[in-house]
Amino acid sequence: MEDKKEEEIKSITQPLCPSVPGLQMSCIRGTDLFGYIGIEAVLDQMRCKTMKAGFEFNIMVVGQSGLGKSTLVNTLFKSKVSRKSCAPDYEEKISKTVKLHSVSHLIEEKGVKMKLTVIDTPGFGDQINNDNCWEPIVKYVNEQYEKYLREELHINRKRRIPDTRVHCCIYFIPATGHRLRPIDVEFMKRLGKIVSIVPVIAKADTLTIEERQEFKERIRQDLAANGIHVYPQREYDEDPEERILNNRIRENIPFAVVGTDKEHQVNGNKVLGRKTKWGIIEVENVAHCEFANLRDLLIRSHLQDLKDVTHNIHYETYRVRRLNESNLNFSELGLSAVPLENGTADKCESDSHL
Ligand SMILES: Nc1nc2c(ncn2[C@@H]2O[C@H](COP(=O)(O)OP(=O)(O)OP(=O)(O)O)[C@@H](O)[C@H]2O)c(=O)[nH]1
Ligand SMILES: [Mg+2]
Repeated sequence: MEDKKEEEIKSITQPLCPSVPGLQMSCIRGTDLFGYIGIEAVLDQMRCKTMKAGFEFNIMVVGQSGLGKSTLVNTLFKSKVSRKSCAPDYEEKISKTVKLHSVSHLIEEKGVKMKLTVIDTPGFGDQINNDNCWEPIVKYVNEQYEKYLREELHINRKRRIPDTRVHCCIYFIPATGHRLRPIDVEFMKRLGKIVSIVPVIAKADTLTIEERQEFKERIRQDLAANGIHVYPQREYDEDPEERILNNRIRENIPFAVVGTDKEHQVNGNKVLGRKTKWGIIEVENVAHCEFANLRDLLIRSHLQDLKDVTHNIHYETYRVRRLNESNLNFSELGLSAVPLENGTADKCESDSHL
């Protein structure tokens, strides 16, 4: 009898996603499934769709000039995240960044595609007057929200809106070993309200282990004293499990990073590192610096959460403010308020609920 039931189940399964070998979907036909509804298959459906669509993930690097932002962008692309897909045309010699620009790489792992874009920005601190040096960055972040909003409000919306919104902003703090400087406080205060910031101690190889720990502690105190919100924010922890994981990250923030675009031989292996007179600092070795922790946070453990926080918190705040400002004045948003043709959009909406 049991065997017969098993036979029946087998005979009503069919491939769900040809690109995912072994993935099956059970068809619901009357009582064939003995009360089994098959809700769990929704996970496979989502996985399949996401694999086909791929991910877009956008990171921005911000901070004073010469702190190693462009070098870290190269480190990220040359490190394990994308060694295979490292673009050969990315400039070999890193020079001073003079304008905001983005570099994208298509990364594929086990059939999952991701377009990783890093937005490199010119550093501040070179000008005599550094007042409002955060303005171009704030403007860029808001412009991406505006672009997305306009696409969303279009009558003929794209099925997938291209996402250029900044999902994470890595803020570089100079390794002074003292406290946060007023300019960094001001900068991060403004940025933290519109984007998820992950602060890092730049050029951490210039600090000893003890100096790093003490500096980190002082920075955490300064962040809290100045009401600067950095990622991951306590109030968005979704459950106790996530809280435990995020507490560990919060205790470790800001990551003390070292960047490089050079590879060296260590014990017969090629490693990304900085060669000094007294040895090689291996950037992916967690005993040497916390670059790997930063990369894991961004890509391995919190990528989806960063995207969710961007969409549900930062973009939502922008959207509400913008729509209130314009008081739903579509012409101001550059959109025409033409009525829906034959109710097409309505139909699509209701179809999707079927
Ligand atoms: N010691 C040390 N030097 C670094 C590190 N990262 C980068 N550098 C060096 O610092 C210098 C400046 O690096 P960049 O990556 O151009 O710095 P940047 O922040 O992009 O500078 P701007 O484009 O002017 O804003 C270069 O000589 C790098 O080799 C690091 O982690 N440690
Ligand atoms: Mg640069």
